[in-house]
Amino acid sequence: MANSKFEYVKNFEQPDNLLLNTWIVVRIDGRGFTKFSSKYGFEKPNDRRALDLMNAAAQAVMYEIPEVTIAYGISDEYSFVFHKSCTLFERRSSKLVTTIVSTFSSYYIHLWSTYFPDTPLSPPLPSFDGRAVCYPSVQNLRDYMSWRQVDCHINNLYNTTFWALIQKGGMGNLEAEELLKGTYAADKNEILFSKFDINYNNEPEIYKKGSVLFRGYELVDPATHNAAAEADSLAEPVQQSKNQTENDKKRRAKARIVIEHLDIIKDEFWDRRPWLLSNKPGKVPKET
Ligand SMILES: Nc1nc2c(ncn2[C@@H]2O[C@H](COP(=O)(O)OP(=O)(O)O)[C@@H](O)[C@H]2O)c(=O)[nH]1
Ligand SMILES: [Mg+2]
Repeated sequence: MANSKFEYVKNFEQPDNLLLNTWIVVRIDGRGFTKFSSKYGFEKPNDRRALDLMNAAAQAVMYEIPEVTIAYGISDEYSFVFHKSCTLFERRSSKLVTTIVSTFSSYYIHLWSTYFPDTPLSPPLPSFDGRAVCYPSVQNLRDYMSWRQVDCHINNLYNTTFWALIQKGGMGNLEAEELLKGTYAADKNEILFSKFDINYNNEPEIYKKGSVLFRGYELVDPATHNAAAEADSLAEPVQQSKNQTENDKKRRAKARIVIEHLDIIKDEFWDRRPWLLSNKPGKVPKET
């Protein structure tokens, strides 16, 4: 055993493991993206290239870190969910967060030129912060996801109306801000429709709903599964044979990570995709 008088410093390392048997959400957020988006001329209110790049980086993260079961992204942020039975890195917060943040940042920069072929990156380069939060129940996890999607909706309706008033209505920023002060969703819908002939319902789903990434197994009949109740009743990581673990791994590796823009607030999304809560791989659809 190699000992040195310096080795005692190891004892300064403190554990930072996250509570067992809880859903872990790692949320990352672009640092200073208000400035970053204006430097690279992101379109307002939504830049499709920027969102596609965020989604491509998140998809790469999910291929590299198969323990992530579902991810949800809006604007310059992404949430990555680890199943409550996940034991990756012994659930050490710093290792989970730094791995997600660095993998995502690397891919964001690597893929930049695919989405912005005419605008090369220059320092300061894009970077992301991250945090991990534990959610004890399926309801808590779903409420977290719903919170982010409601935020997407509120921000997008506001931004769509705000920028229509400026770009199409010729208003100044302050004037538009003043006009929107205290308005409800219905008022903004009305402004869009009556002044600019825009039906908010017809806006692209990616802007209204954000992006949700998961393994694209075959959808199931909701009546045949109750993944939420089973997940909540789970008290410790499922003990399964080596064979089964290998099988799961293969099926997970075979599955494509799909990028969708769906309602993740309603039950249907979760009921038809029990693998999101059960962590048991579903059927890989036949290639068409
Ligand atoms: N123009 C434009 N800006 C965006 C887009 N997505 C994100 N942003 C910018 O990124 C910011 C993200 O918000 P936040 O994280 O709170 O601000 P940050 O601290 O400057 O990163 C937004 O306020 C926008 O300024 C986009 O699609 N188009
Ligand atoms: Mg940000």
